[in-house]
Amino acid sequence: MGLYLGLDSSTQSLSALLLDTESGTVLTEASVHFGTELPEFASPQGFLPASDARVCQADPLCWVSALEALFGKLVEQGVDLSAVRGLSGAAQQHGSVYLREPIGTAGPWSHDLPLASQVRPLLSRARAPIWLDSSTSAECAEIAAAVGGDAELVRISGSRAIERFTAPQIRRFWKTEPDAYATTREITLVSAFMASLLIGGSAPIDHGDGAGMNLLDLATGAWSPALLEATAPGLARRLPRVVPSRTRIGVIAPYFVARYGFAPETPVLAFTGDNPSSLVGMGATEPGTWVVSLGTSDTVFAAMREPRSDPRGYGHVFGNPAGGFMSLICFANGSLAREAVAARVGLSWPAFERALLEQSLPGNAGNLMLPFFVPEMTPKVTEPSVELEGSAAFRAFADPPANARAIVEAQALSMQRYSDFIGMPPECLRVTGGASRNRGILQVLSDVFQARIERLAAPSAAALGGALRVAQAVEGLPWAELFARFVVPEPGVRIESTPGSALAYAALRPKYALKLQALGV
Ligand code: ADP
Ligand code: XUL
Repeated sequence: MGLYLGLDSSTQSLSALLLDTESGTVLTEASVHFGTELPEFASPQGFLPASDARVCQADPLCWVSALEALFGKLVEQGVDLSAVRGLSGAAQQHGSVYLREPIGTAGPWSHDLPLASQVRPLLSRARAPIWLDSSTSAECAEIAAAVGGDAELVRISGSRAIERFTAPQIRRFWKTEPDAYATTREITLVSAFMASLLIGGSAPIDHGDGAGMNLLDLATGAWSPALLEATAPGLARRLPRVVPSRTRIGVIAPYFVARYGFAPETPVLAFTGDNPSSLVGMGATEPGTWVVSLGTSDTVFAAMREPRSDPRGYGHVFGNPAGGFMSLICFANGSLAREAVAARVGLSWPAFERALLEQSLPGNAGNLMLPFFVPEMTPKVTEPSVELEGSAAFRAFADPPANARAIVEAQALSMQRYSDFIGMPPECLRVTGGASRNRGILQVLSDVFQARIERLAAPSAAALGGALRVAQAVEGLPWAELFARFVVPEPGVRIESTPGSALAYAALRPKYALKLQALGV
């Protein structure tokens, strides 16, 4: 029994959640928002603004500084980090960090210098491409061609070549900056990078996040020689090893013991991707319950026993940290698109919620929007494409309730359409992420899917997943027991679909499909 710390390094913030298995409670949560609390990194939304909409990169030192700021906050809150018995976590998937030498090669972290100043000289590439990057279509085509086509890539890795996945990003780096590639001795994921900082050494990549690279052979759980070869020369020796998610990868570095009071030898469990971690944090490690995560991206995911691929080629198969596999489908136009509409029509989030619950109806009186404010991966839309069909006021963004409803309905219809490969439609969707606070959005999801919605009490499913994973590994508790205690539906938030909504969406669904067809997707 004891305290377990889970971290989540997401696109816009780094969060921590402290779990107590003795009292059965979440003791505290804290987070550092990159845009507002670390303005020196000039990344208001967690990444560096770029002139090309397809390019999206972040400064890895922002994540390093956030780690120190977060531990500082916890200590300030009076948390005794020496009582923590284990640590794990998650990070935004696919993003990659390029190092001149693996962390720890030149010796342990110096206790006297901030971590960021010690990491800076190790970076062979100052910027990390992240999951919002869609600039690698040429490299995707090259990798697919080299292995005999996308079908073969799907067979090996569970996904066709995908722009944001790590292999096409690595290939692009090798092609455009061959000298910097040559000086790179380790390429790692954001999750394993955060874990490396904590253990002061090179952390392995886990099966959950590793499967989002277009490099892992799902059947063997090892890097695929054919995919390594197709990506860039000498890649095998530049990747950390890949391990099952439940692997203990080391103990906390003495730096964190000296600076923040962790107990020496505190074990660290492999980090994973934020979505695999949320599968655990949402208690959805067995097939049947679907999760909808409404963060910067929107994702829909569910556990599956055998890898089952998406015939449309948008869905992915990742490792389930509790064993087996999970399916995932990701939409770039999640919160960023909802924010764009809210800003355009001048609605605060509470007003946006009222617009959906009180001032508009399912089906939106025929008003319909194509919701691609940024390039979209599902379906593949390479240029921002926002089209409005309906009343004149609606088309002019002068009907706030209808405009608010239109973006959310389009997103929910996309989620339903592109996640149909998961299998039977869900009876219940468990929701998480910043926008799951908005009951209006949840009601639309319930109405489109005709499913019950449950929101869980702990807001950060990915951080909770980290804490649960390490608690499970250290204490050997069954998952079911941990879920019964910590994955608790929020009382009073059980949303059922509105009578008549099935009919409204039966009419809207084919209209939306036609709009997509007209766009050529
Ligand atoms: P990530 O983990 O990807 O960084 P979060 O899950 O923290 O993102 O979600 C952050 C987003 O949640 C914000 O960008 C904001 O758009 C959205 N959000 C926060 N509160 C609300 C709300 N009440 N209604 C709708 N969206 C919200
Ligand atoms: C999943 C994906 C995103 C990131 C965001 O494939 O790209 O959900 O993990 O955090």
